[in-house]
Amino acid sequence: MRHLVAPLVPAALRTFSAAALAMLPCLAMAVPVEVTVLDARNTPLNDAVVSIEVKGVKPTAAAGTQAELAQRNRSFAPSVLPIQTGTSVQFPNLDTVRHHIYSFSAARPFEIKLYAGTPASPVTFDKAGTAVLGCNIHDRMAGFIHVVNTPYFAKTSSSGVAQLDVPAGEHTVQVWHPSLADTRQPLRQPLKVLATGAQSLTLTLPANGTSTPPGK
Ligand SMILES: [Cu+2]
Repeated sequence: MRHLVAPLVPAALRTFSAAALAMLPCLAMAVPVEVTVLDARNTPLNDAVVSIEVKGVKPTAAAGTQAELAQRNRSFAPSVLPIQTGTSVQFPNLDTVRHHIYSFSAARPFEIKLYAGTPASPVTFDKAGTAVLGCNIHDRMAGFIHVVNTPYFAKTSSSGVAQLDVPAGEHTVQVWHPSLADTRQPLRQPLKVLATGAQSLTLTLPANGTSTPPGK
């Protein structure tokens, strides 16, 4: 899955000439970065969230940024939702049964009591980290919202690959996977992205990333 990062060009700038844009090289040059995420046994991990923190880029999302995490067939859809800090999330219930979802995670505790349809207010996630979601009615429902301080993030595909486009520079790459739940920090390491062309790297999550069921 490819996360297309919206160009960080304010509306007012879009009317500028190409020559003016050329003076903003960090906006103009996005370098494709392909990240493969493996577990300790070298098995590709899907639904890992790869994020790249880029100096000078605002960590929080623009006001009004929204995302959606539906409840469908008594599951969270998607089961892993990556968002940037400051994003408000709607939780539409597409089932005919009611759900009662909650998170006790430090990143964002909340509860939406028995509801059908779309709850009146979205939930805003102001802090980087992971919220593990559960449902009071359906114990098997488990979802994860992973919140990052950067607009550059993507989820890995079934082959364990995430693709991002970032400016060249010296950044920090992070990877988080549901097996880390909300109790462990993402793996972090420096990442130097050269302007000369596409880049690929492999990140291996340490062992002991065994799955933790959501707390109740
Ligand atoms: Cu439910």
